Amino acid sequence: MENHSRRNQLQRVSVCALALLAVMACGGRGETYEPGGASSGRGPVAPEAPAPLQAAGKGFTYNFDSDAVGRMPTNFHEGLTGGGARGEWKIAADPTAPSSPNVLAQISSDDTSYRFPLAIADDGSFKDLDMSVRFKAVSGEEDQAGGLVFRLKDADNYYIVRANALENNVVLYKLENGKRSDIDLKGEGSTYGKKASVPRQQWNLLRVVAIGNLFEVYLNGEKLFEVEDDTFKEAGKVGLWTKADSVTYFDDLQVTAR
Ligand SMILES: [Ca+2]
Repeated sequence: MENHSRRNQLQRVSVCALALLAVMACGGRGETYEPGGASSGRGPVAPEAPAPLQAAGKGFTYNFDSDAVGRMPTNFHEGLTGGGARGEWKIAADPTAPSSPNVLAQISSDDTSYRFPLAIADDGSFKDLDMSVRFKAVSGEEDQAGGLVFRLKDADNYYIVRANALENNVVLYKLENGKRSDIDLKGEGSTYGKKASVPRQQWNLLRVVAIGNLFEVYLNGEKLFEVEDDTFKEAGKVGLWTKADSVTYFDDLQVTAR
């Protein structure tokens, strides 16, 4: 009897030691997020449901004007790269909307630095494409960003070009296994994108044309730079992106397969 309870006690101690080791191996999850997919302790992101590949010339325009205010559009879903709170994407009425009356707004202001809320379009997947969106940087102390995501495989793997109204620059990155890295400008090297005026509280037009491994980036009708990259060659989904505490409004998202 005594041996039996002692054995139980030993087993309990062993289980506790294993649990402690497991917690230690997982690290301080949720406090200081380190990018890097599985090594973050967050585990793998959810796989994307497949979407039909769009033939050249086919595409979609999203003006959000007939979507229900206060909700995510039915043909989008949210995703998150990095840590912090999930994004809050909602259709909102905005009297300044480029197409009246509605915009798609990301309104969560969680200021976790390595936090990238995504609104992913479900209608199609695209390889080569011409894509643009109007966006308004509304608020944010850590960041005021709005971006276009393309060739998305899942919430940890995609290309993103974003404009930042605090830094006044435009940068094209890849997110690979949850790790973000900016891509060198073609002919200019490692410059961390390009300086450009990104007025706050105003509507700006961001556009990317991706053909093969060459991506051209435009802001407000002006071509800013090109990059070349071979990481994601296959077709993927498209979407919208913000960072940290950026509250950003989007309207008139257009994407056409090339
Ligand atoms: Ca609209």
